[in-house]
Amino acid sequence: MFAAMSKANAEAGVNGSKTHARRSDRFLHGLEDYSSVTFVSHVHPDPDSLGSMVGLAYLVESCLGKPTRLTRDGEICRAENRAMVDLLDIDLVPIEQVKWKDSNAVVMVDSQPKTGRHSFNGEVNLFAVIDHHQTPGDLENIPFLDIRRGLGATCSLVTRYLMEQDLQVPEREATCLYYGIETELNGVPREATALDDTALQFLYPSVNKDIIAKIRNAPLPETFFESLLHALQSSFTYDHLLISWINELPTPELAAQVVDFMIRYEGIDWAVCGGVHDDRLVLSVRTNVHRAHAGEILRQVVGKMGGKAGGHDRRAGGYIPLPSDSANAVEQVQSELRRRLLKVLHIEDCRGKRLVPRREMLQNMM
Ligand SMILES: [Mn+2]
Repeated sequence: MFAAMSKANAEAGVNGSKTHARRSDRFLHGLEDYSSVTFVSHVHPDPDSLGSMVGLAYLVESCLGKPTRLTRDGEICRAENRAMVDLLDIDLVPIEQVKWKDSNAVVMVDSQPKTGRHSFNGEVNLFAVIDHHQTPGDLENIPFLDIRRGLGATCSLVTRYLMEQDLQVPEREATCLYYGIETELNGVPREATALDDTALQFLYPSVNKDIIAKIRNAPLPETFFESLLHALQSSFTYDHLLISWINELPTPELAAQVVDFMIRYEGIDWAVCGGVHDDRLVLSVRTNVHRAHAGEILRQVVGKMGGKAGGHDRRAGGYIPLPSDSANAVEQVQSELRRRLLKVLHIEDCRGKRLVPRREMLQNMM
């Protein structure tokens, strides 16, 4: 039944269009000569990367009947993201285990080449890059590009392709795509376009709402609360900027989870969380400022310190390599980063104000 549907769709969607004007037609047409399709994304894939890979794999399998493979770059540690993979049964091949072949098309989603955000390093030529990040990568000689910088989520773009091809989206795929979009749109002001909202509306009737609720409320490990406590105790405000440090970040994605919470502190409009993980200071940034270009700002700041970063208008992530893990070396990188952040945000160099006064912290421990 699946094969019959695929063929009908292939005829109506791909061959039915003579001009290949729609992006999904051009995407599918370009894949016709390949024997299979492998999807790659950024390190520690998030719901938008996962949903985009799942959605595009469904598009390729339904319309072209070709086998697909989804990859995982690094670990997935964030509790919600792990719950998404488990509950929605997403089969991921660790990227280091992939044997690259030229007959296999490689499609990069939710990331751009040579941004330092992934391990894929041009082992074979990329066929396509489908993304929405503002921070640019090296896009030369890639046959198919669909990069929409203002868009809230890559999953919205993928949903658009499924709509163009008139596909019925099954529950699992719809739930993956929906959650991928939803997670990209939190924060204020909401980073959504009409295309994002159209995609959410299109998917909603097919979404498994119980699974979404389970993912949103995934059980959190003890290390989450330890890190949160550490972040609260180390937070300082500098005018409208709040900076939190976590000296032993158990998992890199935790910086993002913490900063999502800290940005809600009244009176600030920038929050930065930095945590030491392996030999890096991992960074996550949030802002409430419209057209803040947070991704670009962080990229410039850490670029001068030998690091890499990327992101969107109001959310960014990146890292700075640490010369050693001694407390002294970490402190030096932290103070250099603080100085650069204050400068770029036009905040006068000042002593920070503790979020929670030290006296209260000590009293609470009595
Ligand atoms: Mn994304």
